[in-house]
Amino acid sequence: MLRSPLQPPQITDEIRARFDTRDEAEALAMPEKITAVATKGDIGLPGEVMAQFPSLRMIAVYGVGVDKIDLAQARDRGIAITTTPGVLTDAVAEQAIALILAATRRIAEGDRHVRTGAWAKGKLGLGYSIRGRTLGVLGYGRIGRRIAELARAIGMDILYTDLQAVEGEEDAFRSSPAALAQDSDILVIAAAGGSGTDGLVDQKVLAALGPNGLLVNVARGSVVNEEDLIAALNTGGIAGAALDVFQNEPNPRPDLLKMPNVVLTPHLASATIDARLAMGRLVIDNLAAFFHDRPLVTPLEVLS
Ligand code: 8YV
Repeated sequence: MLRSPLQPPQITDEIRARFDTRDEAEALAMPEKITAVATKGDIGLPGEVMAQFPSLRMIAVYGVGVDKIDLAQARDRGIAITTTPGVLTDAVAEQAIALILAATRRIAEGDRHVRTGAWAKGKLGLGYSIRGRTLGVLGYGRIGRRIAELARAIGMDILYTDLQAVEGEEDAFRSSPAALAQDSDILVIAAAGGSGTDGLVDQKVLAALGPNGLLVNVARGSVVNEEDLIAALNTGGIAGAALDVFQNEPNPRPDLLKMPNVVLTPHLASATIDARLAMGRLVIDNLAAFFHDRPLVTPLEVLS
């Protein structure tokens, strides 16, 4: 079962050509026949849907996020899960840097200032340089470290937090999101979604980031307490935000849409032709391995 078409179209075409593929409506009419599901990271396979397919043996995720998959049911039923690690790391890290620069250099505001004719009435205010400023990376996995690498290359200092310090980078480790925010000018979220990180960036963390602070999120909307974020933005508790993900996609909270100091993109972080072709290739290779009883190419460690 293909839960939704994958980009670019040739990926979906190849899946349909190589595998006996049904969309969700067709699959629900023949649930006992479905042994594999291909789905997107931001869609996943919730428990109530997974339970309708008694013969399901494998879930191929087009992406790295598994927060929308009932992992416990998959584990209990011995259903394998594959993801597409590594091939989207550059794309997501580039989006993070792009959002940082879009906010600090007021790119989106400037675009609106020109399009609305406001420029004729006066100049837009100043932005600021990120050279010498401190970027706090919340979630120091593949993507978090790539963001740090790119940010260092453009002159930023790096701090990070994660479950534990990385050998050789102990000095830059902060033991909590609040401690990290306290010492950072810009806080970027690159942590996995799921129950372990729900609402992790809350009022306390935002207060630590402070009135000149900028919050950037390229991970999952669930990691941020959006009520606290909106309150902090409304009261000047933080200076701005640049968000690619939201609690309610594709309909973010209306408050966020009105704020000039918030940059918004529609979950585009991995949306490059390079990344999506490679993600699609991995989905196809994992499905082929599954249907030919070969070892899966990128199985999710948690369950292996
Ligand atoms: C989506 C993502 O999979 O990797 C993830 O977890 O959220 C994204 O890469 C992608 O947007 C496909 O829709």
